[in-house]
Amino acid sequence: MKTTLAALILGFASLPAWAVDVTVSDAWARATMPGQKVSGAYMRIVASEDARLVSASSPVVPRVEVHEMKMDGGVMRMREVKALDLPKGRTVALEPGGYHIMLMNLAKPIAAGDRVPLSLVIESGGARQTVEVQADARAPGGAAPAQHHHH
Ligand SMILES: [Cu+2]
Repeated sequence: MKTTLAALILGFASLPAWAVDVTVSDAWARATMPGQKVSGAYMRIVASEDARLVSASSPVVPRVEVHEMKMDGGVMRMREVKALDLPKGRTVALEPGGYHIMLMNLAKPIAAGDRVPLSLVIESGGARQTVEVQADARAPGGAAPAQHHHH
């Protein structure tokens, strides 16, 4: 059992040479008000091959989901997406009012200036890799924050 587990971890760590190149820029997270349990993280992602963002996690956030927000009958709604397509060479923007990384069940507020570590799981050609991202926390109110209507 131990051997199998070690082999699995090793296999995961040594990515094949053809692993997709993923570039993440402008990663930021919305700082929260006291008592606020949810927030969002945003960024730009470019993959060198067709890929998909299949999940995200963070050591400091109990629950992280990939969400999509869009207008539905005049109301902004959001839902979890199972996979976010990252077409080869195209910049995919996660931004307020669109796709975002939902940070949920926050145990403590995110203060402006904090760095929120995120692990993005990217799948391409059947292989998965983890991309580590540091999102800079910014105070809300700079750009008009999109309303989050929770279901
Ligand atoms: Cu959301």
